[in-house]
Amino acid sequence: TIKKAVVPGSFDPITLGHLDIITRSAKLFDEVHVSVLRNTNKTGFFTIQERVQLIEEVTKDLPNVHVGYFEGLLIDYCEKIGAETIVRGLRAVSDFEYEMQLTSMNKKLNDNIETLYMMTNNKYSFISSSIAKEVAKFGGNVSDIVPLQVAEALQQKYQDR
Ligand code: COD
Repeated sequence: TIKKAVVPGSFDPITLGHLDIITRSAKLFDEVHVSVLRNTNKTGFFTIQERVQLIEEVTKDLPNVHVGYFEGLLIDYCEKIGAETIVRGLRAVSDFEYEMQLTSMNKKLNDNIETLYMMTNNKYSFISSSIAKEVAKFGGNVSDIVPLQVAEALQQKYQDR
């Protein structure tokens, strides 16, 4: 059978830390679905379409990576597309509390879906979407934080404001 994994997140926008987790997951699973949460109560910085498009661009050399978005519960989405594993990245201890809550709740909702944690590459451990936006906002260099296409998109977005 085909082993499918979901890498869920806000990806607002995708960073080199996210991309590292996605690339490593693509080696472990037959299919990796990078899935952007569409939260109707929360307007992000990039639109869902922009986030999906940026992820598509930076993963275009990974043939088994598919990009989409979902609404509602993550486990329902996993079930819908037939994925039995959720992959998440872990940076510092500070990530742990939230992740434990998320995984415990998901496990309670659907015991058939496993969550796998991948430790972040040390060089990306300080990176987050928020940090990338903050640095870009004030004209700082984000080339070590996000892929080139994302750096350009950030620059464009702040120029247009
Ligand atoms: N290095 C490695 N990994 C990283 C890095 C980095 N530098 N930065 C982030 N990551 C990892 C994160 O740990 C996470 O695993 C992933 O990348 C995505 O990160 P974010 O911040 O874009 O995504 P989140 O944390 O906002 O995603 C939350 C979900 C969308 C998964 C969650 O809110 C969800 O599932 N919502 C739907 C409703 C639901 O089912 N809720 C849970 C049950 S109540």
